[in-house]
Amino acid sequence: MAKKVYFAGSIRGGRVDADLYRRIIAYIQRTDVVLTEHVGHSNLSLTEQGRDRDARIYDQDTAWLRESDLLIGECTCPSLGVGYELAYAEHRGIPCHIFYDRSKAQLSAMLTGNPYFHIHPYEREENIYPLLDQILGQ
Ligand code: 6IA
Repeated sequence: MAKKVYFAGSIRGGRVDADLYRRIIAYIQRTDVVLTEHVGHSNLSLTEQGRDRDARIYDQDTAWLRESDLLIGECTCPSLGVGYELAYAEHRGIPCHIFYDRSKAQLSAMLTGNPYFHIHPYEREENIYPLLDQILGQ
């Protein structure tokens, strides 16, 4: 049965990897359901929208997290929101897989130091996809 995947990637933390997010999301969608397809969109509004609008984003995203079978995060570009989502998912026992390009970033010790998280450092984008096959095939 298709899994529900919460894909987490930086939005207000910076959109330098937005195209990579879009490609990863498209790959996952070949076999499974991505609840957060918008994270890969190129034309997201990055400006703060006010507390009410942001409260709706928070409510929707945390509802999707609770519904998800697993979280896949691309963490090369640091993001407070992604860090929060990882802790939220851990608290609810949702499996979390974290990808990052080790030639571009060093991950926070709060992630690498926590054995709960499955950490996947990579050096080339093409290394990501076979790992996704393994994770989604489980
Ligand atoms: O702190 P960041 O903004 O970098 O946090 C990014 C993470 O928080 C992503 O994994 C998203 O799941 C979530 N997130 C942050 N901002 C939004 C958002 N903004 N919409 C949905 N999820 C968000 C509004 C964009 C909208 C106009 C499509």
